[in-house]
Amino acid sequence: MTSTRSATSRDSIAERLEEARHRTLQLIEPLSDEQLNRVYSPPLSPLIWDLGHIANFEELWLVQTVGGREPLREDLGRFYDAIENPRRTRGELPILGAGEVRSYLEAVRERALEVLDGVDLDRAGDPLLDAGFVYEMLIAHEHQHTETMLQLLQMIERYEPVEVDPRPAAEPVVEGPEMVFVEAGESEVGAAPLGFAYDNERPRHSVELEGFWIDRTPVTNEAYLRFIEETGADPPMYWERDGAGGWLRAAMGRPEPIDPRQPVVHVSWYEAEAFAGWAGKRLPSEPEWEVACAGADPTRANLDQLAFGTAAAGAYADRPADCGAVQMLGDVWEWTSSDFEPYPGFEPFPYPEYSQVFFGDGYKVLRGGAWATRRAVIRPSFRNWDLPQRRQLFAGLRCAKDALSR
Ligand code: AVJ
Ligand code: FE
Repeated sequence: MTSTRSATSRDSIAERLEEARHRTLQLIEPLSDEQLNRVYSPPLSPLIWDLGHIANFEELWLVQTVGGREPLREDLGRFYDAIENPRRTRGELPILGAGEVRSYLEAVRERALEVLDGVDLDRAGDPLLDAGFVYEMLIAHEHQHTETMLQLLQMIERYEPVEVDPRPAAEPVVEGPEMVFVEAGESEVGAAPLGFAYDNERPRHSVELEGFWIDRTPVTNEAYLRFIEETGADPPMYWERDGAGGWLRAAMGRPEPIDPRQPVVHVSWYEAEAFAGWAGKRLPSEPEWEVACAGADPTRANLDQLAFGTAAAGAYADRPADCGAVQMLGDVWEWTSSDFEPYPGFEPFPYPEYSQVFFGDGYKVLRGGAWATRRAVIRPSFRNWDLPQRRQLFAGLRCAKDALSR
């Protein structure tokens, strides 16, 4: 039996799959086949790998697993398996070329929609289909890969986006305390049992925290500049000398003056940690960050990619988190002091390679999403992780401080 509710969500799923694909294709539209195939920086995959991987992942879950159908090409799976092929090796794989990958994307999508048409989304007791889980996962997966693709697009000389959000960035509120206080107490963190979330966000559990201070805004370029000048630390990725003792930022090969008011971006965890120490502060722990984020509104945040840059620190101050911090969501990912570890009672679902294989390997947690993150990916419990030396993420920081150190 097909209920009205599942018919509605079927349409909404198809629409959102389509919308995700639209963005993926829009981002690569200005690029030549040569640019799609090129390895720009050894730790990043060529864009063509992401495209084939997006299609192959969709085929695996929405066509083979849900639909019980055979893959179009049995041999492709192993080349697009992210774990079997670490990023640095992806330039050498015998993967699909630019023309082939487009038809593979289309062919898989056509079959995925056929399967969706016949699937019983209310199939009781199947956790993969419950509340459309596997479809939500696929949409989120494509969204997440567009952010990875944007990391690479930063390296492409004179890349011209097809669509840019024409609205000006929200005006910053510069006045306000440097730090805001979060009271000691017991709080719940993680995703509630209902609704889509990744396995690593569950189970929701309580944490007991001391009171702490947290910066009202992300750390700015201005503050970071003082740090590198005083300590001789390296500048963030994409900064270069302007020839007159100052600095420029040259993402996408376009040198621009550095706006002192904007959040610093493209720093490693080591650099974030060093900055915090220099400022007489520390990075917030992951639970501290999530508790401080309570009440933040993902619809009033610089997310969803089309701003193609950050808004000044203090923007969206009309919708702060309950503690008074602004921009907890959007603009830049924020490094936390915490290692990426399972929550107590963690269960891998639906596959161990999303989260579990990364636990305990020195990955650091980032929170909050960046301008380059699709809005639908982000919620206060969303956990991102990467290696502490990585700088190509859209990552900055905000500092914290113990209650008693004030
Ligand atoms: C959550 C960003 C760390 O890119 O490795 C994409 C997301 N997982 N495909 C990654 C992901 C599988 C993941 N991060
Ligand atoms: Fe992936």
